[in-house]
Amino acid sequence: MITNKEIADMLSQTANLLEIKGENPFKVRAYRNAAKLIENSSKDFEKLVKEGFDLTKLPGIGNDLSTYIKEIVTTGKFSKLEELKKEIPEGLIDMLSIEGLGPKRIKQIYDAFGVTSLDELKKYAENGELDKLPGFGPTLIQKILKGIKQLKKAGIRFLWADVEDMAEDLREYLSKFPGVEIVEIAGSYRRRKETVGDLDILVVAEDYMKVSEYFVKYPRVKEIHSAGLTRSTVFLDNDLQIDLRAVSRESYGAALHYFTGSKAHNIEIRKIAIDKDMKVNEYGVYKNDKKIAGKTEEEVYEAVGLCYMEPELRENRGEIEACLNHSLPNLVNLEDIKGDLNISVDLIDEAIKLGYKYVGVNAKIKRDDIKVYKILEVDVNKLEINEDYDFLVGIVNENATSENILKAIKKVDFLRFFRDIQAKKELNIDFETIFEEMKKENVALEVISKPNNLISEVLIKSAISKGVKISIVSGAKTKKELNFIKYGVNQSRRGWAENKDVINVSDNPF
Ligand code: DGT
Ligand code: CA
Ligand code: CA
Repeated sequence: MITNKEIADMLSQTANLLEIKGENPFKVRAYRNAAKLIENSSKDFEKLVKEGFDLTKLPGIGNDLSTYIKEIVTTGKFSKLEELKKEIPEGLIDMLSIEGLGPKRIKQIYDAFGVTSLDELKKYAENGELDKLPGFGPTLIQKILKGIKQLKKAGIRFLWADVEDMAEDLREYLSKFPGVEIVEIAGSYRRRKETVGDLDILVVAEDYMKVSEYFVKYPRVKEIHSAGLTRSTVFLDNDLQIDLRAVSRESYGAALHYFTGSKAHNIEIRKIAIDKDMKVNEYGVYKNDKKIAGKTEEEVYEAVGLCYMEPELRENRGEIEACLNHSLPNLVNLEDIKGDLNISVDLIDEAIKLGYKYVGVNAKIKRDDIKVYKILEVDVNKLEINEDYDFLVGIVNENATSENILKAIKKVDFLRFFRDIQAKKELNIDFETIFEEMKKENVALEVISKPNNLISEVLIKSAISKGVKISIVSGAKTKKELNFIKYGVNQSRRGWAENKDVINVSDNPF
C-alpha cells in the first residue's frame, strides 16, 4: 500500500535532486507540480492506477510522469530517484535537511566551492567564505551551522562494542554515589543492538537533583545539554549522548520496560493492553485508572497477559506471537560456548585458559590438551583448494556472484558473509535461496564476532528458521579479541538462536 503523501514525497525529492544537479528548471517544476497535485488530491492515486485511469488527463501530467507514477505505485520504488541518489554525493542530499538550505542554495555552494560533505560545509561557513555568496547573510550562516550540528548528532551511531567500556564505567560511577539504589542502562544498549544512537540511563535514588549534579561532573562530559528535575542530557568527549532519567522505585519496572523499547515492541504491548481495557505507560499498568503493576518488568508483562521477554527479542519481530503460542526461544548464553572455530594459531594457550575444548586455526597442529582443527578459508569466487583441512570456510565478499556462492555451498562446511556496518556496506544477494541451499547441503553460517562485521540478526533469524546451524567465532588475532565472541553471542541472541542452533555449544562440534 502506498499513500498519496508517499508518492508526492518521492516526486518532490526527485525534483530537489534534479535541481541540485542543475537540470532544466521546467522539468524540475513539473515534478514539483505533480507532487503538489497528488498530495492535495482527494483521490487515492494507488486506486486510480489500479483501475487503469489515464493519468495524462490530469493537469500537468504528461506521458513521462504518468509512467513514473505507475512505477511508484506498482513497485513502491522510483528507479530514477534511486539513480539520482547514487549519482549525487550523499553529503549534498543530507544538506537538504538543514533548515535554510534548499536545492538552489546547495547547488550554489557546490558550484562555488565543490563542497560535498557536512564537514566541508562547516569549514566554509566558519572561515567566512560562504558569506561571499549572494544571499548568504550572517543569520543564514548561523542557521546552517546549527543545522550541521544537529544533523551530525542525529546521524552518528556508535558500535555497541565501542561504547561498552564507557557505559559500564558510567554505570559504576553513578552506582557509587550515596543514595543511589538502582542504575540501569536501558534503550538499544540493553537490547544489545549492534549500534546505539545514545544511552538511556535510569536511576532510582533518594535525591535525583544531587545525582544529576554529580552526573554532569563525570570527567568525560564535554557539553551539558540540559539538567532538569527528572531528566538530564549530556554529550561526552566522543559525542555520545547520554540521557539520565529519575525513576521512582514503585514504577521502576514500567520505566525500565518503556525505556528499553524498542518503540515498535512498546507500541504492540500497548495495543494488547488496550484490547484488555488496560493502559501501559512508563509509570505502570492501569486498569480502570487503578495501577495494577509497575514495580518490576516481569509484573508489567504478566499484568497484560504476556510472558517476560529478553531485551534482545524486543524488536516486534514476532516475539509477542511467540510468547502467546509458547514458542519463545530459550536463547544461547556466552557461558554455553565450548570452543572457538576461528582463532589465530598463537592463541591456543589462551583458548585453553578460557576453558575451551576445541579451536579452529589455519595450521595443522596436534595437542593433547585441546582439540585443534585446521580451517581453510577460501573466497567463493576462487574455489581452488590445494591444501588439506579439517573444515572449509567459504568467504562471500562483495564481488561474489550468486552462481559462485551456490557452487561453493556444494563444497564448503561454513559460509561467512561480508558486511561493514560503519561503512554501511551490505551484500545484496538472495539470502533466502542461499540459506535453503545451505540447509540442504548441511553448510553452517559463520557468525563472525568482530563488532563492525557482525552479520545482521535478521539474517541469523532467517537462517535459523530454515534449519541452518550457526558457528559463533571470534576471528581473534589477539588475546583481547578472543572476548569478541560475546558480541557474536549477543547478535545471535538477537537472531533468536538457541543452543540447538549453535554448533560450538556442543562438546563435539563435528
Ligand atoms: P537508539 O538510541 O537510536 O539506539 O535506540 P533506542 O531504542 O535506545 O531509542 P531511544 O534512545 O530514542 O529511546 C529509548 C527507548 O524509549 C526506546 O527504545 C523506546 C522508548 N521510546 C522513546 N520514544 C518513544 C515513543 O515515542 N513511543 C514509545 N512507545 N516508546 C518510546
Ligand atoms: Ca538510546
Ligand atoms: Ca535516548
